[in-house]
Amino acid sequence: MVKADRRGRAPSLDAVAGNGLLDRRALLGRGIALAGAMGIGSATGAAAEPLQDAPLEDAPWSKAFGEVTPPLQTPSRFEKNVVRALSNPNGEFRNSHARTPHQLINGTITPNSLHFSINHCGIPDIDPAQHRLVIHGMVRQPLEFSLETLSRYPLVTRPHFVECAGNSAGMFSNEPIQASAGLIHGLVSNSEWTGVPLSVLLDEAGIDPKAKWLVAEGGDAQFLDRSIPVKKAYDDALVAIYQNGERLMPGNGYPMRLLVPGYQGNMNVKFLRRLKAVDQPAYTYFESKNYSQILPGGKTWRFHFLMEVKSFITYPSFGLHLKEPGFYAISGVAYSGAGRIAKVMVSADGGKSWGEAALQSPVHDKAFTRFVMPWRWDGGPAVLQSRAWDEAGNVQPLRAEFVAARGETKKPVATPLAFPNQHYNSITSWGINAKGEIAHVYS
Ligand SMILES: Nc1nc2c(c(=O)[nH]1)N[C@H]1C(S)=C(S)[C@@H](COP(=O)(O)O)O[C@H]1N2
Ligand SMILES: [Mo]
Repeated sequence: MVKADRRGRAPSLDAVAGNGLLDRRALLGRGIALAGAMGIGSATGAAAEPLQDAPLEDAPWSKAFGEVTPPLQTPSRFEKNVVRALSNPNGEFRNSHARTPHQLINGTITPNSLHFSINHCGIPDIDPAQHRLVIHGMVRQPLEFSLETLSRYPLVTRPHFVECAGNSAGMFSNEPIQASAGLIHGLVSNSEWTGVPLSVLLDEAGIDPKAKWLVAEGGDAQFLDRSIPVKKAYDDALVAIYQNGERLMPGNGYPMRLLVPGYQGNMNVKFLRRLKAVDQPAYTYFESKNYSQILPGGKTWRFHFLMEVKSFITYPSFGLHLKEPGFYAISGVAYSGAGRIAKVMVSADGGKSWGEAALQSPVHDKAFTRFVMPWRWDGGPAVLQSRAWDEAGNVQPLRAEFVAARGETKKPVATPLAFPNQHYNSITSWGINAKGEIAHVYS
């Protein structure tokens, strides 16, 4: 609770949980300054020395006419390290993953250049004027679309995350892998997608009520295909043709992709060229072997489409060095395939005590929500964790609960690029030592 005393003097900010977590109302208005006043030096330590009353010096870039303004702009040359981590930089004949560097970005929308990408068979060079999508099978009238004809439908725009079922797979390791948030969790990204609701196209084709599944097929050299429940297709699936306002990136499915919000990334078939209405799932390679959830005891679930409620802290996180004690705004992303995020709790003492984080609004359905939690680091050891709840009442499992239900490896996994299992949605812990160094720990 933030209370002003009767004389209107600086109110005090109460801690809400152990090891320096502050009430989230400290983030409102003057709260940060107050939090700082409780700390060592200034709020963030940024201006601990009083500023001299001296005029600003003119920097070199202020003394000359600037660069040409380009038609397509790219980030500052000082941001060269803000790039995706590649699993197959030399383009060998196998799958390629590019991971979003979550520890280096903020907000909720992943820039197109940094959206993660998984291509099991390279990125096809598709001419949009020649690409076609067909809808056929158990329908009254088969239909064929080009990018141009699809673009003439009323389009809808919605933010949604896409997450590979293999995201965070390194967390199945029985020992914590020392790697950044992006290397561990970079196979999830969030974009504003624009496209045609699949329900509109299926209605137009006149889908047979006995057709319970759609087999969606991509136009890359493997014709990657997945079975999509017709129920989900009518619920909220899209054929997306824009991503954050521009045409899809080639690595994200140009010129059109299926978007099945909240379901396994692999079901979001890119380079979409076929939707065949059928009465049985196709049991394709990617749904019956790859991306299967292996359970302790060796059984696998036949289908596990939903990407469950999850969150992770992006700041501060592995790779960052806290230079001095004082105020920090812990922040990260939370999302759920089952709906909106309802609540995120944060701990600074490895889960002994928890305080509720502020959620940046608006909170969207099956999309990233950024949470923020004010914290005053006293310079001692701390373990930061986040735990999310969704509007359907699901809660992100604690690690012990998760491992009991879904298992972990017997030997440590050597690299965050490995895929020992699928569907990790438990908690991530960042351990901070007295020097301000951050390690990945289990707690
Ligand atoms: N045609 C086709 N669709 C595909 C893939 C692919 O290799 N080919 N990869 C799938 C996988 S495994 C995932 S996780 C998502 C990733 O979407 P993104 O690359 O846009 O992030 O696309 C899916 N759709
Ligand atoms: Mo995937």
